[in-house]
Amino acid sequence: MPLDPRSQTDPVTASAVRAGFQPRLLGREIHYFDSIDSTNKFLRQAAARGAPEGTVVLAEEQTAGRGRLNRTWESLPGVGIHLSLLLRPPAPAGPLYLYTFLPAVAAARALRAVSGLPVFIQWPNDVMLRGRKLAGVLSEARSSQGQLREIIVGVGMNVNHTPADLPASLRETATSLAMASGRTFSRAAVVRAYLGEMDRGYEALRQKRGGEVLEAWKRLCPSHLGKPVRVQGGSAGTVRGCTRGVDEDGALLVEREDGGLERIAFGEVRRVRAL
Ligand code: BT5
Repeated sequence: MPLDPRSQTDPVTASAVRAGFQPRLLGREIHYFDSIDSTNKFLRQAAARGAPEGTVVLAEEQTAGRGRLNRTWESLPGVGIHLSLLLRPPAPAGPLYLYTFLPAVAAARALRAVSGLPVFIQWPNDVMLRGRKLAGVLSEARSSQGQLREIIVGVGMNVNHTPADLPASLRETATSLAMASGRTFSRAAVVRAYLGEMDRGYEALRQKRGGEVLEAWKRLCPSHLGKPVRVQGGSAGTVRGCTRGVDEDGALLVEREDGGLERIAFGEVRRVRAL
């Protein structure tokens, strides 16, 4: 596919990201592709060949961008950000779920900082703007001999999409910074802000200050406590009730209408009122 002309005026190449950027750990090495199947897939293979911690992979377009559970991530050139980065946490790594909360916090903060828009998180790591999905995170961990060896953190962010850029199936559920504000934003600036946030948060995790990441997640995810929800997951397929926080593994606690407490380790919040 020829590249969208918007990728020329707002490039998200390695050199565009590096302009004015002082990488600490993350982003010292950046690989850029005009088109690739999936940045997570590429980085998993690079990690197996010994790529250093902090390696970042960016692609203008993904032809097989992946979500969780074999779902697809629509990865449009010229308007979106498709980024993966490699972490190699020291042992003991601490609670794994914080490594899935962290990129949502980093993405939400970066998108807020660049746009000033009210970006929130929906459990566990969907990034939402006015009830629609703005960004998604796919963290893939590899362990061996009971030790966490590496985590590939993939994020897809919708920045300059117009409604016409989205497939019909996503027009009611997805949004972009541009759709919500009528303005366009520098994708490289969003990437720099995200890498800076990830760096800070990852340092907190390595220094056993995971509580800071959890507190930031809670502030950005007000629907985790005391809000009516319908969640896909749990013992009965779909749970309706009121959120009662997250437990020590990051599972969502939902008090059902019959008073029972449901613990949802894997699932998806389908409906939250008043967000
Ligand atoms: C996610 O999955 O939200 C994780 C998305 C991660 C994408 C990044 S891009 C860089 C890296 N390389 C990859 O191959 N992947 C990562 P999930 O929670 O399963 O959500 C997927 C669902 O979101 C789909 O089934 C659609 O309903 C919806 N969706 C797909 N593309 C979207 C988009 N661009 N914007 C908003 N919603 C989208």
